[in-house]
Amino acid sequence: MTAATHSSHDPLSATDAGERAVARCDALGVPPYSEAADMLFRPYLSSAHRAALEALSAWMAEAGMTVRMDGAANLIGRYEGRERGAPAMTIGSHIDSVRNGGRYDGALGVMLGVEVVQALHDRRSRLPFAVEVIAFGDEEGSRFPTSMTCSRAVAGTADLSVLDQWGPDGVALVQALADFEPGLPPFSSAARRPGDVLAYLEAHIEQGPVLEAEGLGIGVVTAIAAQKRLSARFTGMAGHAGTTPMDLRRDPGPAAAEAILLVERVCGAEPGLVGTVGRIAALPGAVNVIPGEIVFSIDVRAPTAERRDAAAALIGAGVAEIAARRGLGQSVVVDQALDASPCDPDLTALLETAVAGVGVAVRRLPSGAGHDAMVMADLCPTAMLFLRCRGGISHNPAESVSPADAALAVRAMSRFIEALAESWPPTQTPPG
Ligand code: HGY
Ligand code: MN
Ligand code: MN
Repeated sequence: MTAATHSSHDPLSATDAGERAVARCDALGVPPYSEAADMLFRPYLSSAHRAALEALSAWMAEAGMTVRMDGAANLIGRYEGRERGAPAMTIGSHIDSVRNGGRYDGALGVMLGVEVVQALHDRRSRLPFAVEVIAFGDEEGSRFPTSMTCSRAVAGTADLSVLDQWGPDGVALVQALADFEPGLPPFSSAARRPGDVLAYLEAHIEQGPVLEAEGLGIGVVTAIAAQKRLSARFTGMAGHAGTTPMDLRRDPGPAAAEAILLVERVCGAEPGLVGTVGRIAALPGAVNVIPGEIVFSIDVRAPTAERRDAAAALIGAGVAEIAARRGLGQSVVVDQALDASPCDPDLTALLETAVAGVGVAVRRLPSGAGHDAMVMADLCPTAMLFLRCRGGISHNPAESVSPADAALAVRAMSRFIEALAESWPPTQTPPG
């Protein structure tokens, strides 16, 4: 039974847009829409991803949209404007999750987009442009090394070498796409012509504590922080844990411990800078073997690319110094770098008016989390709306958002879209 059939007797049948959007995220929070039964894990091109798109297709169709899958396995619902084939205002977010993730990171932005179109459909309202809702298949990078693969495909900025990346199961992305949907058009065909997409709006939980602390249900994003993903490695000599004296070892383990403290020290030195070692492995990974290698990830973020790069350089130099002092090999490779992305000022002004229009004091705030909006900014002007989440918790099953805040967001997004329609076509050049 797919989640879509729940709509006959679950909260999914709620008539309130906020309640239904949250209920749909909840419905997708368990198998078959998660690869695991004990946590939410919905990686790109998994069977859980497939099942989620099936349910989402039905919900998009219910909202009067035609539905298609592009060459990167993004699901795109389209609600025509007054003239068929008109350029589209896009609303989207990602449908994949981190391992042991929350139900609302990404998915809520997609469901809110569906609700905005549902409201237009219910009113039989047509706008001077089409409205498209996009569920990006990969934003988290929880299966393949790089992230935001799918919004890059749409923005036309994806390096096609991503297709040769292997996931932990040894399956290359290009193969995973063919397995996911035989007959899918080429990955590169997902790229949209700049004139086809007018603007991009993303609603997302804040994943931070500000809105909750200030008693606000929604807020307006000003910019998205710059980020860098690094893969680091210390190489020593594997050996017997019982027979090798401590002073004769070349053990990379303690070196990694020093490096993790180095990341904390460098990134704790200035406000706005953050650094995380989220994944670490001792190889070969046996209890009674001194590891030959330690591999670990480093995620560095800062308000600007310059401060991000300065921190990453300090960390790289520190890793080299630790390795030299301990007689180890080392490497630090940049897997991915994303520059800071300011939201479009004209769209953001419209969004602020819409937020005030639903009776919420306008709170502007930056995003430390990365979002597909920072990639879509290469294609069109972007704006982002944040929703309060309990305790600012995210990337954690305790992630929580209220149906009331979700309903507020739908109302603000709808006002934003209507205001854009009223100002369309722009007398001056399109926003951004
Ligand atoms: O890592 C991030 O900021 C986002 O959750 N992908
Ligand atoms: Mn996330
Ligand atoms: Mn997200």
